[in-house]
Amino acid sequence: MAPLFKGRWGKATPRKGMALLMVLALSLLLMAFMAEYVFSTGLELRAMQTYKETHQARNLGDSAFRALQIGLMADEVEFMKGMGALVGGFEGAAVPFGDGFLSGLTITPLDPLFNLNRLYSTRGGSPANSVQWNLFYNTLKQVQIPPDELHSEAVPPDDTTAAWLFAALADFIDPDDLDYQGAGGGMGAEAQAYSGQQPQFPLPNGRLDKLTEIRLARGVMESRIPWKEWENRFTLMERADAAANLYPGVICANTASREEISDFLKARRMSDSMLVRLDGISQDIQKELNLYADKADAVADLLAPKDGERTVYNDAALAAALGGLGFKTNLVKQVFSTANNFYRVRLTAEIGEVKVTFSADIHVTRNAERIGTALEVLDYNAE
Ligand SMILES: [Ca+2]
Repeated sequence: MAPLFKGRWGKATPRKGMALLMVLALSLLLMAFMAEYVFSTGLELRAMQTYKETHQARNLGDSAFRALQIGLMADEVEFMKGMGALVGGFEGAAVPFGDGFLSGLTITPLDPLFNLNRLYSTRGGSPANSVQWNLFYNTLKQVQIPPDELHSEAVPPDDTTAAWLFAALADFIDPDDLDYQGAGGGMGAEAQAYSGQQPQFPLPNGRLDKLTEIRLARGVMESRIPWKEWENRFTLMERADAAANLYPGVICANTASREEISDFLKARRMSDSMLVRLDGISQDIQKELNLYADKADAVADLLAPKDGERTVYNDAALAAALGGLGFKTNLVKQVFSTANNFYRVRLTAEIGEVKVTFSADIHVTRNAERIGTALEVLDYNAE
């Protein structure tokens, strides 16, 4: 057998063979180190690139956000139409913007939603308590809980779940420490109901700042109601001019879709058994709201006809148009507005592999021509 290695000192020896193996092993080790080095340097370059892209995506999102703010201060109807056309034009795909793309662009008016902070000053057994339970119940019944391994099809929350959720939320927000007793009959949940909970947290017992706080309230996450449903139906803010209305929330006659108008009106129907518990004035308003629920589709047809252009209403023209359908013109403001004041804005800025999601609530004060006169950004987040 030929020697594996022939050194200048002569024939290969077993000792030299060992040395060769060691050199080989060492070079393999070195190669591994080199590979590791090259790999980690590559990672570093990638991290730098990502850092740069994150910075660019944040700038992109900030500019898009500022553009939306300018748009929201303009004529609302035109702006919402333009946004609908823009997002619709890309059929759900990301919209090219600057050096990147915008996706998940949504502007949701919050004015029609149920302001949960109203529960702060509601006393169990009062007429206000009855109407809030009624609206809460009707609102939850429009929710579909998706199927899972135990449930074969999507269903709305059952009556017990609705009642217990309402009672838990009432106690979570009301300032006292007394278990809820009132409409719906659900069992309340003050601090002692959370005593075994880990991690422990103090019950707010006050108006909430962020809707996500209700995730801690008993039953909210356990109910399997998708979080999106909570976000799309409840808020913590309310227009100043609608705060004294019987129900939280007013819907915009000029921007809401047919379906949104119809669902909104139907959720305001009160059962006769609830009605008898109201005082005289509340009953009159409630009877009018029940009439809106009865004629929900006719009203939706009037304001958002299937075919043809929508009329843009001011307050007087809206009252006259609804008067034509048999509604009391002085109670139109219990139900409708002609422009929105609160919005939730979401967008994702994408550059390369990096995505930054922006969200904020925006408060726009508008004049009689529906043009913004002041804008306030609340709860701005980018992550
Ligand atoms: Ca409480």
